[in-house]
Order: sequence, then structure tokens, then C-alpha cells
Amino acid sequence: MIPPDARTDPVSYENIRFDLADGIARVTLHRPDKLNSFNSAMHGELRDALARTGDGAARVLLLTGAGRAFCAGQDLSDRAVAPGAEPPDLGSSIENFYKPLVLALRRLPMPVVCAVNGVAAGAGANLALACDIVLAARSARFIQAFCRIGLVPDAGGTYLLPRLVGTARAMGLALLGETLSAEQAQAWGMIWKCVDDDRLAAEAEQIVRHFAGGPTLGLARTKQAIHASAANDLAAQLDMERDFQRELGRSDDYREGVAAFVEKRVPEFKGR
Ligand code: T3D
Repeated sequence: MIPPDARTDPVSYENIRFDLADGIARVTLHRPDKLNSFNSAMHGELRDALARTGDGAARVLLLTGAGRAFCAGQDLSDRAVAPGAEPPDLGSSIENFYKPLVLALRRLPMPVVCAVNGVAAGAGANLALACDIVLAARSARFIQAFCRIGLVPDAGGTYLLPRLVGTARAMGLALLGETLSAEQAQAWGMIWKCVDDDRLAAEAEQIVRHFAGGPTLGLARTKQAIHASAANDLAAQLDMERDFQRELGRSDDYREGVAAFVEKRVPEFKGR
């Protein structure tokens, strides 16, 4: 395992920026001219960066976008089809790109923090919602743009939205494709917090630094249990809590947390 305080060799990508230092992995979607919309190259780079993030050195991931957008979903200039030409197989795009992306974020054994710096549309909106803690700039907006082009919400939208905001609001967002402000998204419980634009980076930084010094294994199990609750009944969930607590009760961080409490000092968690 790579020591958690190490900086990994810098990797340069064309469509994203990636950095891993002091336990914090940072990914910035970086196609600002296209509002950071996804092409297959960006998918490939993001997949690689997430694999590096899960490699042992990171204790938190921060995801954000460059420029005035977070992400405008699929790059539609990749999708224009001449009349009569063979249409693209969007099912294979979901299978090969969006489904693995959402599952990779969900399965990362650490908190994933998303700082939505601007518009988040289509799969870009649902990418944000698949993260564990979502902060948004007050000027950011969320658009389930799929209905505007005859598609179904993907990247987990039909799963995430009703669970986050309830069926009525999920239906309204998905069928009408109206723009939802960051403030309304917070009021509806769709995101953790909406903050003033000039505070977004600082607030996100505060959260990721907090997580970088946190009990990562316990946080990872907490994330896992809360996400699993969407499919489990109460008994299954209680079983999961039992199993996780058994595992965590043997962890270094639990021992350190209790010792620090008793000794009235700040704990020094190692993440295991
Ligand atoms: O295909 C598959 O693989 C299946 C999976 C699909 C997943 C999806 O995400 S489908 C949904 C795709 N996304 C959208 O439908 C959103 C399209 N974009 C917009 O509706 C608007 O751009 C926004 C509401 C996001 C922002 O509007 P606004 O007025 O702030 O900016 P703009 O002027 O529309 O866009 C600025 C530029 O970005 C513009 O380029 P230009 O004219 O300056 O050269 C625009 O074309 C480009 N852009 C924005 N979104 C996309 C895009 N280019 C390609 N693809 C985009 N998705």
C-alpha cells in the first residue's frame, strides 16, 4: 500500500486534471469550451484516475469542473447523425462508460465530495448526485436535460432522483427538464449544501481536509451502509450494521478514537 501522506507520481491527462497528495485525490473535469461534457477520451481518463484514487493513498476524492460549468453530460457533437445514417448504440455507451463510472464512485472506499461549480446537465447532473457529499455554488443549476432530446435520465438518474427528492419531484424534474437552482436543490434535500460562489472552493477544501484526517474505513462502511439501505429491508440493514461494527471494533481508528476521547485529546486517525 502507498503511504497515505505520499504524493503519487503526477499523471497528466488531456480532458481532466488529477492530483493526489496528502490523502486527497482531486479530479477536475477539464473541457471548459464544451462545458466539460463527456467524450470517450474523458471517460477513459476519469476511469483511470478513479482507479488510482482507489489504490490506497487517497482518503477522500474531490470532484469539480473547470470554467463556468460542472458538466453538461454527454458531448452531443459526438452524437449528431445524418438522416439515414446508422444511429449510435447509446446502450453500449451506458454499459461501457456511464454505468461503470457511477458504480466506481459508489464503490470507492472513501467519501466522494462533489463541488458543483456551475451548470450540471444530463449525465453531468446525475454524476454529481452519485457523489456522497454535494456542495453547489449558489449560481449552479441542475437540469435533467434528457427529455429535451428524447432520452431517459441515465447515469443513475432514475434511481437517485426519487430517492433524494421523492417521486413527485423526480417526475417533474425528469419529465419537464426544468432548471433547478442550487438553492432549491438544497431546500429539496437533493444536495448537502448551497454556498456563495466565492466560498465554494474554500468550503470544499475544508470538508476534504477533514475527511483526509478521518477514520476512512469507518467512513467507507458508513457510505456503503447508507447506499445499501435503498435496497435493503430493516433486518438486512441491521445485519449489515452488525457486521460493519464488528469489523470496525477491531480497527486501529476505533481504538484511537476511544483513547483520544478518554484522554481528552484530538484523535489521530490512520484510516484503517
Ligand atoms: O449519448 C450517450 O452516450 C447516452 C448518454 C447520454 C447522457 C447525457 O448526458 S444526454 C444529455 C446531454 N446534455 C444535454 O442535453 C445538455 C446540453 N447543453 C445544454 O442544454 C446547455 O448547454 C446548458 C443548459 C448545459 C448550458 O446552457 P448555456 O446557455 O449556459 O450554454 P450554451 O451556450 O448552451 O453552451 C456553451 C457551449 O457549450 C456551446 O458551444 P459554442 O456554441 O460556444 O461553441 C455549446 O454547444 C457547448 N455545449 C454545451 N453542452 C454541450 C455542448 N457541446 C456538446 N455537448 C454538450 N452536452
